[in-house]
Amino acid sequence: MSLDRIKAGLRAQRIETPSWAYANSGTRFKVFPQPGVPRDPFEKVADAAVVHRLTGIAPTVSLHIPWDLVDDWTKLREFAQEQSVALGAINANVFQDEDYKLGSVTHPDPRVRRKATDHLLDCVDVMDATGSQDIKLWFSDGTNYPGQDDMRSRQDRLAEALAEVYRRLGGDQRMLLEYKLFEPAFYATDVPDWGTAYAHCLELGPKAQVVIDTGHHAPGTNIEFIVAFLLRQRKLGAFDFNSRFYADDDLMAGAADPFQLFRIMYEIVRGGALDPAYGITFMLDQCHNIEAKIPAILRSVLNIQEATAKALLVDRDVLGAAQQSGDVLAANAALMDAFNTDVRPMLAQLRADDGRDPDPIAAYHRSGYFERISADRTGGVQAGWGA
Ligand code: LRH
Ligand code: MN
Ligand code: MN
Repeated sequence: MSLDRIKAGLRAQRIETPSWAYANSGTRFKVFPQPGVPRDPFEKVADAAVVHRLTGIAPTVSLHIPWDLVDDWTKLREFAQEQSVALGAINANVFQDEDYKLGSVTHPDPRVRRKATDHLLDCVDVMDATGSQDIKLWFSDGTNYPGQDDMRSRQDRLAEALAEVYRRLGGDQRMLLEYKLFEPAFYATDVPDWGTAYAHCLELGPKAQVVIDTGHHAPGTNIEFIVAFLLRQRKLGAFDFNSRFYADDDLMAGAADPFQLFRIMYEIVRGGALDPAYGITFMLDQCHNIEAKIPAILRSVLNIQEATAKALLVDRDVLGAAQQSGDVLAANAALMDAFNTDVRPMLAQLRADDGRDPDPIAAYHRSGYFERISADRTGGVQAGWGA
């Protein structure tokens, strides 16, 4: 690919940042509050706008309901616009109420199922008000012990709730279904893997697509295979990017395994799915428990950008010829040559060409923004979980 086409691909790239990554978070052992943390969704949007101004590729911010509930969505939408960003996916939350101890949409009690489904329908109302196109669904539903509930009936209940929400979607709205191997359910999760999510999405129709959260797999899972498969089926709707060493660690994307991120981005490039017009929402889903939040989010966006630049650098002609002739080593080398290229100077130049600081993290530290928010904001909120 020519340098001009690589640069065009990088300029078009879009990465959505999560509102909750700007808030205080922690583990179940301790939340370490940080200075300058947002006190409301407006301040989260303001922080997201800083990330976009510095990187140029993070123009939307994902909201979580009810963590980001506001009285007036038009006000938040207009505030975002003033800051040159937009409100992105609406993440539903049916995992935090007492009622959901045995599940939400798969709960044995129809009253709890009704409450959970109503929340999902409310989220679609929020989408109408914010102009968001995606509702992102993740269910903590599952069981801890064999025999606790009937696994098959739970699938029926899930299908019923999803179908009701699907019917409520507007013409240009989508349902994104996220899977997760385990946690908080430890024996059987109701949407544990891409196959289950895929099967439900297939049954629902074209507006239902699968979300890959990179932290939601068993160790060693070949995530790029899942990417390739779902792209081929036109069923990949979004990513939740983050890094993991052990389970759902929610560390910075590209920190634990930059090679895996490169392999994923190569499949995206290979599938022609990098361009926003293709319709994949590339989100971060992270929390920054001990590191400074805005710099960590900048780092994550830049890590994805670097992996993408390397994926774009793969010489597809050389690779294709090597694959065709069965030259295993040459084919592998074509990927490794791209992965081992230092793309940072090229990306710094790209930013400079676009009138941005070549080093967004250094520019952030110089900007005085952190000093300003630390002085102005006291009592920053906690992201809705992790305490
Ligand atoms: C679940 C999850 C899901 C939630 C987010 C806060 O582990 O990945 O995407 O919405 O974390
Ligand atoms: Mn997620
Ligand atoms: Mn997760």
